[in-house]
Amino acid sequence: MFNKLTFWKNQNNTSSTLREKIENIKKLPVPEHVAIIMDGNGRWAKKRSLPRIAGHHEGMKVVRKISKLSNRLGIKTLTLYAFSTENWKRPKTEVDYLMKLPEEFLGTFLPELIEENVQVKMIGYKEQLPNHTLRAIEKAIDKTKDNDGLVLNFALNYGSRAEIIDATKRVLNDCKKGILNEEELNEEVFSSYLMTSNLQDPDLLIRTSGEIRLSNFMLWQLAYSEFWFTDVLWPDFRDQHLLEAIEAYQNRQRRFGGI
Ligand code: V0D
Repeated sequence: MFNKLTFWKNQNNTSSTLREKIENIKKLPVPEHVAIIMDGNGRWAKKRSLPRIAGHHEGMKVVRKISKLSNRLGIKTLTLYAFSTENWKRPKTEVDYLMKLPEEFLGTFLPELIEENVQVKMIGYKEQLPNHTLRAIEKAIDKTKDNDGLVLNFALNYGSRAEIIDATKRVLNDCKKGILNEEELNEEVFSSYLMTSNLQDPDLLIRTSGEIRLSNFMLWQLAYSEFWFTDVLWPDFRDQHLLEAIEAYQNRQRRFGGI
């Protein structure tokens, strides 16, 4: 027998129930900024006796799918933690492979991102990135800078404590130079010294693969965010999982507003 899910697929490959779910979610406010720690790529590969890089490659395909859905849902900013300052400690072959992923991703999907009005951004320390990686990202940033759809913000070579220390140093420097008075420093001013200066704080943080910690990710920016954790490994993360996280977010907002 045909069932609703397998039979009634439209060209967009969306089952009617998934589309209904999307329409329902769009009736309530969606989180404006969603941040995701995309964990579990290595574990996904290990379970299949594949090399870790196979997990990273599969994870990259999920980035595309989740970006498309986020754009469709009207999420304004999607920040994806792609590479931490700690990740340099991994084997060189793995790091070298990871640093080729932005080129591969953008080589395939940049036309699609432009078509969908997505704006690519990046936070993190650009200095240590290989030239080929940085060139690909900066080209994408430039080619999408006038787009006003989803902001697809990659956190790459990013670490939150280092970001806060650097912001503090620049605050002190501006005080010394007389550009800033100590009395003027408040949370809003301090935020403007962070790498996220032109982004709002995330409303929702998602972390996959069963780890329940922040691992030095956006410590300042996540102060008031809702957190949603799942055991699902990032390469197994599907549209339904993002919708589930957003539904949980909307239910929490509703309960919070109710009292
Ligand atoms: C591996 C799972 C897309 C997490 C997703 C350099 C780990 C796939 C990008 C990407 C990575 C980055 C910038 C950009 C366009 C795409 C990416 C890295 C890892 C680390 F402008 N996926 N992806 N970058 N993985």
